[in-house]
This record gives sequence, C-alpha cells and structure tokens, in this order.
Amino acid sequence: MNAARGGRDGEAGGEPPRRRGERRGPDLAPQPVAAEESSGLPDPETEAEVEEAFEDLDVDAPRVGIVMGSKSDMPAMEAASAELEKREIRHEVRVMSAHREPDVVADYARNAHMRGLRVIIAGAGLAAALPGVVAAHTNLPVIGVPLTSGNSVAGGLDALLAISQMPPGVPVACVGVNSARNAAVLAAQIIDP
Ligand code: AIR
Repeated sequence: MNAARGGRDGEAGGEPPRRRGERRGPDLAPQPVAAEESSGLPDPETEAEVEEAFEDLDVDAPRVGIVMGSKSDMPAMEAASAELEKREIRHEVRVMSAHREPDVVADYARNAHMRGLRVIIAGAGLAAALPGVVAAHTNLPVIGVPLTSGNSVAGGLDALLAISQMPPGVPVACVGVNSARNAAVLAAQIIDP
C-alpha cells in the first residue's frame, strides 16, 4: 500500500505533466521507495506504549463498560449508570447475553482494554455467566452484579452463586444482589483510589 501511494504521490508532485498509464517512459519509471516505508513489518510499539500514548490524549473514550444479559436487566442496572454519571466518569451501556450472543461478549471483552475501558461492570440473572465470560476474555477487573429476574431461584441466589463462584485464577468481584450502585462505586474506586 505504501509503495503504491508513494508512486502516485511521485507522479502528482513531479515536474513532468501527467500522462496516460500506457505510455511507459524512463520518466515514469517506478520511484525507489524507502525500505522502512515498504517493509510491511508490524509497528514495533508494544500495546502498553500505544495505550500510554492514548491516555495522554484527551479523548472521550468511556472508562467503565456496563454490560447486562438482557434488556430486562436495565431497570436494575440503571443505578450503576446513574452513579457513574454523578461522578462524571465516562461509561457506556451495552446489552449482550453470554448464552444468546457468546461471540459478541467475547469480542467486547477482548477489545475492551484497547478501547480505553478500565473496569467492566456486568449484571445478569439466572445462570449468570456474563461476568465470568467477560473475565475469561480480558484482564480488566470485572465487577459482577447478580440480578433477580422472573424465574430467579431464592430471589437471585442462583445468579449470586454463578457470579461469585469463579474458578481459581479467573476472579470476578461480586457485589450483592441487585447492587448495581455498589458496583459503580467500586469501579470508581478502582479507577481513582
Ligand atoms: N440471561 C440472559 N442470557 C443469559 C442469562 N443468564 C439472564 C438475563 C436476565 C434473565 O436471564 O441477565 O436476568 C432473563 O432474561 P430475559 O431476556 O428472558 O428477560
């Protein structure tokens, strides 16, 4: 790509008038391209360096991602959004189900760090896999919010256990049932202790 762009730039900026491509003369011979421009090798900067550079820029990237397994979780999860709003912490809200849209969840979690997110709050009810699945795909801290829903067992005990009983090495911080506001307070403390 660089080589092609360099060639066109050379024609446009050079002294000779533009000619049809068919007429190949010595004056239209391909311009030499600097080796470093055309190597095609990946940029040597590490992910950490790129992120550091991005942090210096005052962009409007959200710092906290709030995700939930269903639209029906929105009323309970709005408390997290309201708390972050109050604290003027940039955040985004997404609905994605670990069981119904597993690929969407995986993509979101894998890209979260590079997008500038620093904490993810994940709320779900029933077999609440969302926080754990997010944690499986990112090293960002994940705060799980167990939610009650229509078919909950024991008022949300099912989700509480699903979220808190993570296997060793893949932690999820778990707040109380329907405690979305506490999740936001914790997220704020993680971002700015
Ligand atoms: N859920 C959705 N996908 C996986 C799970 N565990 C949860 C939602 C919601 C409950 O199932 O987080 O709390 C019921 O979802 P719905 O969409 O049927 O209202």
